[in-house]
Amino acid sequence: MNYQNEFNMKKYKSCFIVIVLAFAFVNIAKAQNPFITNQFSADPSARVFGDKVYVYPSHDILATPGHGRVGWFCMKDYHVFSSPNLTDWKDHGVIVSQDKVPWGNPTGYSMWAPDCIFRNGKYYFYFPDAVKDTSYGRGFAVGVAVADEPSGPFKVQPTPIKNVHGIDPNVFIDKDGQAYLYWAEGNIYGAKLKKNMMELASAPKILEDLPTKGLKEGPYLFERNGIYYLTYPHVANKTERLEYAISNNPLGPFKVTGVIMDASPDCWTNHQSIIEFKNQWYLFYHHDDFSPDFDKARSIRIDSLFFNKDGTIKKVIPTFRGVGLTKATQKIQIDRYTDKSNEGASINFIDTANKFQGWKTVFNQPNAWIQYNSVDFGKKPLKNVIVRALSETGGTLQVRISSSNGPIVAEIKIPKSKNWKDIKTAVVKFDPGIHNLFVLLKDNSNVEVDWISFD
Ligand code: FUB
Repeated sequence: MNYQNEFNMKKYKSCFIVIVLAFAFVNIAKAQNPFITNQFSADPSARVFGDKVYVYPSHDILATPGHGRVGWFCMKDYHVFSSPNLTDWKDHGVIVSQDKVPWGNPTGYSMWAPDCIFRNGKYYFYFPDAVKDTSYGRGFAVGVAVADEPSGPFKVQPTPIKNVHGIDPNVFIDKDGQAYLYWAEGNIYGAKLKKNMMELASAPKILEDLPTKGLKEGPYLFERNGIYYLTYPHVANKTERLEYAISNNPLGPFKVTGVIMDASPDCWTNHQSIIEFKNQWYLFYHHDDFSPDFDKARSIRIDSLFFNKDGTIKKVIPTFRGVGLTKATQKIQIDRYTDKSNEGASINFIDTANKFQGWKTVFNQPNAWIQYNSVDFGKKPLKNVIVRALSETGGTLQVRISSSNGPIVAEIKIPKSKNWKDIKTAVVKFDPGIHNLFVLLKDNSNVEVDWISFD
């Protein structure tokens, strides 16, 4: 190879690497709760495929006159997201959209909660959609799209599943290989699926003995130690809470057993899926984090889930911190905190006109603190802490580990400024490993923090 060719090859290789890296990192959300931060997302159906978790959520958008019903749910397509560690999420883009469903209303904006399952080398994606004409019944039908990979491309089948009318499809494959489809239409229905995963093998059955008062929807069934857990959102009072019922048979009858997550007064719906990943169980659910004034624009979350010895589920308390480790070298969004002092530390949007920019922590009392758990400092000493802060008074922050009185990692002087600044200060004591982090305000000042990081 002559020099010119070698140079061209090198140029070509580095271009290629830059392009690959750009593609690898584009659309990645780093996250606590909510964990998808580039769009609204709801009704998360999480699945473990290979060594990754894939999440198939609904994709809320805001209706505008002539595009959906203003003030109501509005969804025109589905994205899929994947993660190797529940912390770094990749958006694989749109997998199915309303204008590509042969039997669906192309302007229905009704692509509600979906699900996906793997069988015999194929991925089957189940989704509800508004039908385009009465030859498919009325209201919602449930369709299937099939792919060779969990992120698609998915091919939508020409007709919806016969005899299924309703929303929120969920699929379960039992240990004996029998697959079941569940869905909601006032009641919760279940039926066996044929091996082709696209036709019912039994007549739809209303699942017994579930609550009879208050809306129930969003069925999600899983099995653990021979117990079949049917989980579902139910309006026991004013808004939906996540409940479960158990059985020794995938089609019931079920015994209503408990509440997985209490209702929130701020978001009328909730919707769940439950998976085991690397020996830990997780609950996926949604809230309205990026749209606190309009609860039909939702955002998906994850928290850890635990069982009692008798197989009952311990109630999950929603957190901002979510799950997984955060590397000390990443932007640590302390506003997604584990705990905070009762006074002097509050959370606001950075920009109320663009809420997807996320949140900031506002400190305004001496000794106010915020705690952020499970930060991985690694083994190699980190020399500096960087704080993105804004302070019109100027002030002093401390970073500690273990407790608000624990060892000081760094003390940072935040200069007086009307603008956000990245302030770098030397670390005074480095402790390798995983630590709970505390950020404190040390003086009588007002300091806003976007994130902190180490290098
Ligand atoms: O996302 C639209 C609907 O809201 C879902 O289908 C229900 O489960 C509820 O979350």
